[in-house]
Amino acid sequence: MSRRSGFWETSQLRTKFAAALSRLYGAEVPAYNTLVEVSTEVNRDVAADERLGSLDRVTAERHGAIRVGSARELADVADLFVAFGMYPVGFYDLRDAASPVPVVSTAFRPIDTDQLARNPFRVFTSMLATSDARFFSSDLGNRVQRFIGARQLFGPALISEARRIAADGGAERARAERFVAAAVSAFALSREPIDRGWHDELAAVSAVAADIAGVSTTHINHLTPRVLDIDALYRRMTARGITMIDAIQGPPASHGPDVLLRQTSFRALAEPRRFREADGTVSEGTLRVRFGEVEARGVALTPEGRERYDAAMATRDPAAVWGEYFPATDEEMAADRLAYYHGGDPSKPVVYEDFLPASAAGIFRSNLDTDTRKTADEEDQDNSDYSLDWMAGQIGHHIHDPYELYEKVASS
Ligand code: OOG
Ligand code: NI
Repeated sequence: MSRRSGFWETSQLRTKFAAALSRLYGAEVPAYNTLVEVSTEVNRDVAADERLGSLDRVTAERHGAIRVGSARELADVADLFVAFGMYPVGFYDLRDAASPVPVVSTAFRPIDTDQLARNPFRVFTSMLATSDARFFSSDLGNRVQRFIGARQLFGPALISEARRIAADGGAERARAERFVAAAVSAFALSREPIDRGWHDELAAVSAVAADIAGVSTTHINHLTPRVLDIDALYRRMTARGITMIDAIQGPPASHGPDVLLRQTSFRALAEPRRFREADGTVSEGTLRVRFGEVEARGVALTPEGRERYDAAMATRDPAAVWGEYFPATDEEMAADRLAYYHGGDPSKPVVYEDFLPASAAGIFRSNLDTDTRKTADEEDQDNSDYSLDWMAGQIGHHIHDPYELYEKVASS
């Protein structure tokens, strides 16, 4: 393929997109800058072990989280992200979690080793499950769908430009810059007044529903830097007087190889927002929806490894029994085929690039003022047909199976 100078290919577009989102989010949520600062410090101090990614990759690495209201909006997100070389991977049903959240999700990310190495930016993307009668009465579900149907998160020009750029594998610099700027601005927090009555009605059912469908635009919920030592990060943030809300989600700290994904966050801060009251006047108020999250990534587990992980996590004290489920070295992990290694070489772990549904639900929940209320009627069944295949059909893109991708990466 010709690579004229001044042509931004997919990975450059992705790098610029991630960096521009990071600037936007840092301007909107200053505490994020502190988190990035402390993460960078931690990475510098513990950089000895770069087997899970070079210091440059890890320090530049982010994941974002966004939330949309319908399959049509999700289809636009998919078209937009493909222009950045980010493809849907995995299906997460957070309605099933111990603390249910009324969304189904996928993660958009690069899928080749090479593309991941250039820039691994990924975005966890959730869609409100308005047809699930366990959360939404048919009356409310219909009104939410009407509201969502009447708004436009992404202009048609942006989406058609994304399709063209995806087909061309990039764009000339000036056009690429315009495209990145337009894409980023679709995720900026809106200053438009929020309809108080509608927002409150949704908030009474679910804070997530209010965040997604109580407003007419979308925004970045969080941008998450990656650290090499999340326990150290947790201590340093606490020492700076920032209250980390949770225990660390995911696998416990252990002496063995880091597996999968460990995450933690600080509580959403009150941000000023404007509200339109019933009498038409506009007033100032606040909303707490955006929070700071940080993560540490370990080796990707095989399906057998994942079964052990789920079994260990189902015990009362995963940290105490961890050694009964997982060996203490990468050599044994590789020999027992519990985790993926490049070429089977235990010194070359394949990094876990995805998410964990239980942690995701925990992260969602820990940042909501209230839990989601299921409808009072025990008879209300889930009569929706949300599934991986349903989602793939709705967005018109294949949704990749993470295990297939890890197999391929490990054997390439
Ligand atoms: C997504 C929560 C899940 C993660 O890192 O697991 C998530 C959200 O809050 O929209 O971001
Ligand atoms: Ni996240």
